[in-house]
Amino acid sequence: MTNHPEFLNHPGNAALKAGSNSLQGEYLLPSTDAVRLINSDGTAHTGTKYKETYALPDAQRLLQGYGELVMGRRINEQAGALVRQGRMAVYPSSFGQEACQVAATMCLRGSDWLFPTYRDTVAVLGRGVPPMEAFEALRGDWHSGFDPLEHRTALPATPLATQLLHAVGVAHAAKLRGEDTVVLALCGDGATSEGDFHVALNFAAVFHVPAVFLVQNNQYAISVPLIHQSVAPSLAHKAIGYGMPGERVDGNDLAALLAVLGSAVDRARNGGGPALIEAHTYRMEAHTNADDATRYRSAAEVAQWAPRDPLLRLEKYLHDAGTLGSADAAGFAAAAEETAKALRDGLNAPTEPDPLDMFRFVFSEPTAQLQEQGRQLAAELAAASTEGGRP
Ligand SMILES: Cc1ncc(C[n+]2csc(CCOP(=O)(O)OP(=O)(O)O)c2C)c(N)n1
Ligand SMILES: [Mg+2]
Repeated sequence: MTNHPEFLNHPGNAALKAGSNSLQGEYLLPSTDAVRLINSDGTAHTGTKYKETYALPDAQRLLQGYGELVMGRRINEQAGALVRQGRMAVYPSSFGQEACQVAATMCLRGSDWLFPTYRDTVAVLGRGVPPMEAFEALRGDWHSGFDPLEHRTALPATPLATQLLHAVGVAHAAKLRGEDTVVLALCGDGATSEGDFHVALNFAAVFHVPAVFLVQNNQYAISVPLIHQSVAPSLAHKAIGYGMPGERVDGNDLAALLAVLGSAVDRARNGGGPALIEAHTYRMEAHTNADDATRYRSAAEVAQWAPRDPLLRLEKYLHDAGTLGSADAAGFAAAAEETAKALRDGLNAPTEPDPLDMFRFVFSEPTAQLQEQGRQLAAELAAASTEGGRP
């Protein structure tokens, strides 16, 4: 089974110690199929046996989740329009991946931590970050717009997988302090090829930290399809190599995501250690506005994913169950429209960035060189303004 004498003493291997017959560590393996609770046509999913029972969340939780999906979709649509109008530098859209974004925030408490990527703006808003603060960096400002400590939400990472290292560090610190904080770290399928992914997951398992890794497998890393990225049976299978449980879930089924992610978060909070969850989803839009996705994937492929849409599926399910009334739907749409308007108003408002901002808030104690450069720029700006123009 193992040559390591301490293997059974590690808290992560309690299941083996407890006499599980999974002597080769199969208990860490994901279910044979991605966990699904609601089918793409909005009917309840039955018949698949998962390694443990994932219960359908109750109607009120699903209704709340539906409202969040409506919000997420509207934010994606509005951001897409604003970037086309030149109001933002870049927008990596999560259109089609909103269920992952919503589940990530619905499964966390305010005292937990979220570590997002550039694609996770909807999740950042779900943590309560005001819309304009969440969009500040995408607009091209010099700073990241919001205070990570206030919202227990790290600044979205653009260098792939680096946030996973930060996440396990925060999780380790929380454990050492005896807090019941859970850290949820997001990353993409492409990011799983990074060395930092390996380092973070190995650290998380060895130190048994309360971290949950949610991989949004949207099938592409810009133009690179998953098959050229990994030949593992699934990305969730990678978990067994680290000694943590892995699970696959339909990433367009909010109900399944809430159940699977919720159970991993609960387990981590109760001292059960880290987990790796792979959500199968699809990036319906281009990588960013700077990308032309038609160069590497067919319209037919994209069309196949359209009927699996996370929002339409839950809408149909809740409607048929009599849970979603027209008043609820109107309320959710109005709230989403309010946020979209705040974004339009904020991003359309003229801005006059102060060049001296470059030297502010970078260090709590600025270096002598930066102070000198700041003074020099201030003098040049003052001289230019007295000459009636900017430098
Ligand atoms: C360390 C590093 N290498 C390369 C890049 C360039 N890059 C930006 S996004 C991206 C693709 C990432 O794909 P994935 O992890 O699947 O996330 P997705 O964009 O699909 O959400 C790459 C290679 C980067 N940002 N960081
Ligand atoms: Mg991807």
